[in-house]
Amino acid sequence: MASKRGALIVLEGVDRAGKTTQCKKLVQALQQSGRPAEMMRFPDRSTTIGQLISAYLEKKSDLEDHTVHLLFSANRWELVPVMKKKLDQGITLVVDRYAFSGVAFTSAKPGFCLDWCKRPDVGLPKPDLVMFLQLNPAEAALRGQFGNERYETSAFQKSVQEKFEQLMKDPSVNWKIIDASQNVEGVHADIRTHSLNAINETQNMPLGEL
Ligand code: DGP
Ligand code: NA
Ligand code: NA
Repeated sequence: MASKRGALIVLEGVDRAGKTTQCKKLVQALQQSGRPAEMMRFPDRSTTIGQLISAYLEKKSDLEDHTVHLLFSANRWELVPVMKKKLDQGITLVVDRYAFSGVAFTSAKPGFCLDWCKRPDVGLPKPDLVMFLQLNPAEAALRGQFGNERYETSAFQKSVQEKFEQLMKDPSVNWKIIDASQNVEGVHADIRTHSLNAINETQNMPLGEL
């Protein structure tokens, strides 16, 4: 029997939707049911490129907007060999943000179109499943104040949300919308169901490309 590849599963959403918590819970649930799984996150601030991005987000440095877009994309590309290796080994990857955040956050800035923003990520491994944690701004506000990083304002996040809504119209991506206003266990149950379906459906199919 040929060994089966892992699934590439991505969680997206605006800030404070609960992505990180849910990624961790999903990895734990998959591992406990005997399915090899690991978490990744983008930006990965641990690499040299990631450190440039981190300083930018912390407002310790300023970078030109196109430049930072390309750095975020480069940060995904530099991890592709690792991702492919793990998927080939049968490990399911649960990824906290991916190229969709890249497009949504940059195209929310003045003067950027979706098409230009998508280009640098063309050819990246295509997720088998992208779950969008949907949370309206009023509910997000109940979860506390924004932090001090770049992009953490309600006006910008509203614009990011609109860009995600445009991206979710793309039928070539397997989008699922998750109601993130439920409690943590409710959100987790929905995410687990979609993930198990994706793992079963995609393990005999080749990995696609964005
Ligand atoms: P996080 O570590 O998940 O809180 O993400 C850091 C911030 O960076 C968050 O506001 C979302 C934003 N972000 C994530 N990926 C990208 C990207 O590819 N491009 C841009 N411009 N912003 C991104
Ligand atoms: Na953040
Ligand atoms: Na997060």
